[in-house]
Amino acid sequence: MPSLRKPAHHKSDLPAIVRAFPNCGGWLVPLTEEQKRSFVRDGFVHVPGVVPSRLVDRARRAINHSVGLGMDRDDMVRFSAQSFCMELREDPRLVRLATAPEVWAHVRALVGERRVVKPVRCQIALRFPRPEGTPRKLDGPHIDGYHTPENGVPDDGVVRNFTLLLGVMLSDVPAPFGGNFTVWPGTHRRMERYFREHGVNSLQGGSVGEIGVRLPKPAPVIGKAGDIVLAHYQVAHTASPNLSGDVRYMCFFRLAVRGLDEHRVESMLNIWRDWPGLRELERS
Ligand SMILES: O=C(O)CCC(=O)C(=O)O
Repeated sequence: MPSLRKPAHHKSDLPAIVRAFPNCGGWLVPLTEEQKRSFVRDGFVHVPGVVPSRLVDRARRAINHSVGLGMDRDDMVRFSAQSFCMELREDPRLVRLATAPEVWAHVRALVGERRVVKPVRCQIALRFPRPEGTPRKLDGPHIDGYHTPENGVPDDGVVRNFTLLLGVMLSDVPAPFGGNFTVWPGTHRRMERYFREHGVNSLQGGSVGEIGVRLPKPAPVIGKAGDIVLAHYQVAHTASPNLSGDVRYMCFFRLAVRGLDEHRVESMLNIWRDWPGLRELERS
């Protein structure tokens, strides 16, 4: 009796997630052991070529349309700290950049299955070229979640920490000082030590430049549209000044494990508390 079942081997019959990783025979292993180890060591990992170009194009078109409608000069500092194109922060064309299976598989690979709350909004982070003569000098590093007058975080003593920062590159950044997302590798561990000694409310505006924590050489992310960056909440970072001729486009998602609200401080004092799959690597 011939089988009436359709063979499931035609490429378009397969779920998107399997199509995304055809070499894995259907196993969802988008990050290698080495990439996970470097995440544990450095507090971030840059993964090239993750986001399908049609999603990148659609997001960038929506952003460019919004920019073309104009923006208020007086609000540029606030936009820079919070988000540009405020009306697009919850737009499905932007949110899809994180929830597309090709991207979300990376979040699951790091934090674990069904542990992270799916995002409903993003930060549209445009870094515009600075004027000629701007020095090649980085702003100080910071971690997020601390109140500043511009960033929209409430000034109530609660640190709005999260678990994982997901950055999606929407434009090529081929060299340093092009508005690069820039990380001080390993500072997630140093900040854990610092908070254990000083408490989590000891940072002014999240700034870690002048608290006596030793800072390694900063690592600017050099990459292309469609790349992603995954960074531990507690790794110090900034955007480099953009001394190129092009606008830098990125979209950031601040992702949290379910129930983080109940153990915010604990997660800052024990940086792998919410990462069961990586705890082993930390020890080895
Ligand atoms: O735009 C960037 O590359 C960095 C943004 C940033 O540091 C932040 O939003 O916390």
